[in-house]
Amino acid sequence: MQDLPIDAWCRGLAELPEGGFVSAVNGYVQRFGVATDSVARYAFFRPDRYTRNLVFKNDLFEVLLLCWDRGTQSAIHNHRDQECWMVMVSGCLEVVNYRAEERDPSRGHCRLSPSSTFRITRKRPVGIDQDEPIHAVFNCSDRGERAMSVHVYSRPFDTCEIYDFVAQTYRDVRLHYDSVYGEEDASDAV
Ligand code: 2CO
Ligand code: FE2
Repeated sequence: MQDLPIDAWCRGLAELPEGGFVSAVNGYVQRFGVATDSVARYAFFRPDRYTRNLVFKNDLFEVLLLCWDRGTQSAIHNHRDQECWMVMVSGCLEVVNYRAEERDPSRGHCRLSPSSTFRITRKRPVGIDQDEPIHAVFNCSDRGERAMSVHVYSRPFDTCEIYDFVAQTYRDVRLHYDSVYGEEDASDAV
């Protein structure tokens, strides 16, 4: 695997053909990693939650740098049926997938069961399995280090469903960027 600076990595993605984009990205993320020392201008950490930092966006896909401080994790959520790839820049993430056992949209009910768990490392980028589209992600870096990951979403989406495992409910939420092209977005940050 060859590491590229993140801006060059995004430009390479943008040159892939739109027809067959999914298999082209599968190959691309196996071949090219993101150089750790190239992401500093996009990296904003918060101690209480992970941050979403926009690096590149066009009609077909967006690239985000996610910054995971010690012990942070995502809610259980989906990706609105969009494709997703995750590439580690530093540290390690654990993904827990869930299966929707029963769902009743009329009352926002969904009963989940955990289905599989795996880790993403620099050597092992991951595409989200469209058969298991509901997941939660945890910073599982050794010795409580920070983690950074690059996520490609195709097509871009700005809402998703989040799930409450215990209450067996789910609802739509808006997704925000904490920074856009290296600038902290005070209006959008929550
Ligand atoms: N999908 C979540 C987000 O964009 C991060 S979990 O990994 O896909 O905020
Ligand atoms: Fe996700």
